[in-house]
Amino acid sequence: MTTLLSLPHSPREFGFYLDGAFHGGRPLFERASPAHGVPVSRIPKCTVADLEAAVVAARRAFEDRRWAGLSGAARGAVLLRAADILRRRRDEIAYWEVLENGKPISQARGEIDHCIACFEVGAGAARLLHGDSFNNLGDSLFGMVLREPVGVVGLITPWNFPFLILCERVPFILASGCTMVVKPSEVTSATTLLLAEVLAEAGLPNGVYNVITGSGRSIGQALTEHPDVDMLSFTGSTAVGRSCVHAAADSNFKKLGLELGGKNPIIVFADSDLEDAADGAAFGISFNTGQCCVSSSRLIVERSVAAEFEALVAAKMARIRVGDPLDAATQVGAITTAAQNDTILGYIARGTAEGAQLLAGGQAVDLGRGQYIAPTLFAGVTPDMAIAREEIFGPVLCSLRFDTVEEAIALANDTVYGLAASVWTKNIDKALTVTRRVRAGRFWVNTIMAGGPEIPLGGFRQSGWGREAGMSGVEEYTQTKSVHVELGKRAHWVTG
Ligand code: TXE
Repeated sequence: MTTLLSLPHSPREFGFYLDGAFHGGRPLFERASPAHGVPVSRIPKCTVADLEAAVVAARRAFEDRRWAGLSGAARGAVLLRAADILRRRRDEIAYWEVLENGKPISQARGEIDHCIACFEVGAGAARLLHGDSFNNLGDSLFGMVLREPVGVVGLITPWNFPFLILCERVPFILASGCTMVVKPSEVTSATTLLLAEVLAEAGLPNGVYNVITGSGRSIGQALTEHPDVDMLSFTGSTAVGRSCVHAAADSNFKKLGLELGGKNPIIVFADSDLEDAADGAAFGISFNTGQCCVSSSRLIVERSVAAEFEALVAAKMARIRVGDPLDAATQVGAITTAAQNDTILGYIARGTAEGAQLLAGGQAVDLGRGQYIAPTLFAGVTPDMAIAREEIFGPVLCSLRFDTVEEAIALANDTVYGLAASVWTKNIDKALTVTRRVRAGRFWVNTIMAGGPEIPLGGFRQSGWGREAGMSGVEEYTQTKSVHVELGKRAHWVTG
């Protein structure tokens, strides 16, 4: 028995959030549900002056210590209250995530549960955040390392996990004592604005969390260039990540956290549980329609079982339920933007043109409205093909074959990225050798996309800089100050 939620009767108009209040009066973007083609939200096109006002508010809230001056316990209490409010509003926030992003409602609800956990872990991190001390500098000198919040943080988020990516950062930024200005993706801003209501109800002081909506080219770019923003956390394309680095260098050398693209390997050995691994491979590329920075998009499979394994994955893919994301039974929903839909279909055409063989999917799914693509598997892929090298950001898995452990490792590392990887084998030597030698910030052994906000996440190589979540996630938004204390009388320099 499944339930199908209904669409809103008319699009909801949102205000932007500045210094503790929602504001209107700006021209509006209209966002249509990518799964249904009907307008669902209207989001303000803020001006650069609005951004300026938000940075001023965040700066004021930081400098007067209304937030940074509280104890970790007091900050943690606000985060725990926010977790409780999110629990109460879980289904509503999940619903807005579906309307703007197109992901299945059951998945979206699971993501909100993960977000609640992020707030709980953030609350603990606020209480545990600490520096270091040096008691080994001799009896006359004592050393301390203090951790201080970086200051005003700019946060730019993408459209694939609008609320989850936000919540993997916001509680940790708040735990550190920083204040922030958030610029969500222009196509998925609603839940970032709903979080403002949650945080206000939880007791967060005004000016600590501000949301300025608008395009990446105007508001996003201005945030990256702003001379009074101390740190920028950006999640999105590698191209825009590069422009953030230039903007930081040309403005104030703001600290950067970057989570960018990936072309993540899933390495399957002949001695693995092939049924388990096939399910992992189908899930790893189809989850969130493959619009996931950690999607396992390169299958690297041992030649002796490759044909059998590819057939297993293709059979699994054919059974995945692609459908209306408001239906609780749906496993794969819509592609979030028309541009992304074109990109994915373009890569599928390119894969065929490059000579790869289509074993599953390979086409759009027509549900009468919205944009959907069937989970797709290409076999016979070679490392030089564009589909093997470039981030497709869609449900398209490319299968490459290997004979030896060394070859598997070399293929896995044959990319400019290094975000995530997965290895499947029952042999501990192979599992650990591959885990140690493949360059990736997150690793899964005999599983995929598992984990919680206790464990840090982030990328190697061109997948980014820095780590989010866990204690690393809060430390990321701090800087250290080394303090030296003389005990007793200092030995004089001027003598005689
Ligand atoms: O991302 P953009 P797009 C990858 C994925 C996808 C491709 C393009 O391969 O196909 O990027 O997606 C803001 N200054 N990922 O074009 O443009 C923008 O408003 C500052 C991987 O949508 O990078 C949005 O808020 N900000 C990824 C955010 O950047 C700018 C998630 C991301 O949009 C800006 C998304 C600018 N000049 C896409 N231009 C991941 N790592 O998960 C845009 N933005």
